[in-house]
Amino acid sequence: MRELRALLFDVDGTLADTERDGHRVAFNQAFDEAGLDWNWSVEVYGELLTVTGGKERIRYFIENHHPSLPSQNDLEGFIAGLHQRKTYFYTNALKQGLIPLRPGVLRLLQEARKAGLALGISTTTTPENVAALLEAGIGPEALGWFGVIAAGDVVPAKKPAPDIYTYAMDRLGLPPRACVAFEDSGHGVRSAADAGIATVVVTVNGYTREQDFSKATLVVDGFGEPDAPCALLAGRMNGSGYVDLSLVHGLHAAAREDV
Ligand code: XBP
Ligand code: MG
Repeated sequence: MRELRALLFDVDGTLADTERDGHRVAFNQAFDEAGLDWNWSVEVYGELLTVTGGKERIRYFIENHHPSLPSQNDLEGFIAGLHQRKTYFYTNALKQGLIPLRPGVLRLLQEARKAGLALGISTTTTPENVAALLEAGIGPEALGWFGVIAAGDVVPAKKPAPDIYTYAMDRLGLPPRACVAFEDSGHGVRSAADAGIATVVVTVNGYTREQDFSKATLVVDGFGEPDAPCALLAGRMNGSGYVDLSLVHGLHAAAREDV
């Protein structure tokens, strides 16, 4: 199978710019509600993003920053409870429309659907967060557009491990050479590329821009739109100013020739 059959999307940073003003704020709201004097600044959050997964990120913070902690004998349960409240605050922000999809996302999804390509999600974030983002950004019908939504704890080893991409492809019944992945971070590129998938990076913010994208096929600063082109950061766009299906087909074909 040499032809392109599916587009696989990361969520945080790729479909929407969620981290600094979305996840970070929700973590702080959960800490505040629990009476903790923890506050993740924009700068500290940059360090914490080296750990993927919200529960894993809280545990890393406790173990490495040694914040004040109420005495309890079930650290895992304590973290899970905090994280559940963080998910509540985050999905609430999405429902209020505070975090829009990035320009070009809806256009590309619609183009792929029209062409009969399968769509998939491969993300570290919690499934409720994916559903809330798609419902708020597109509508409830958007959940049915995806042949697989691979999210959160469905695989034990989160990105940069390739498992979440391998899981999504197993569910779609497709091999890596039939897919193209969209990512925004160094961890994400490693995950998709190590799963054997040609990867486009649509990096967006100060947290990710300087990361290692050497395994990516193309690096741009957004999907771009016909009237608002994206900037090319690495690779080739052959004169195109935005990421559309014909560009993706070309990248896929070129990447397959390299294999
Ligand atoms: C995203 C993440 C996520 C979110 C938080 O990484 O690391 O953990 O920050 O989501 P990627 P949860 O974009 O590479 O998937 O708190 O729901 O885990
Ligand atoms: Mg991401």
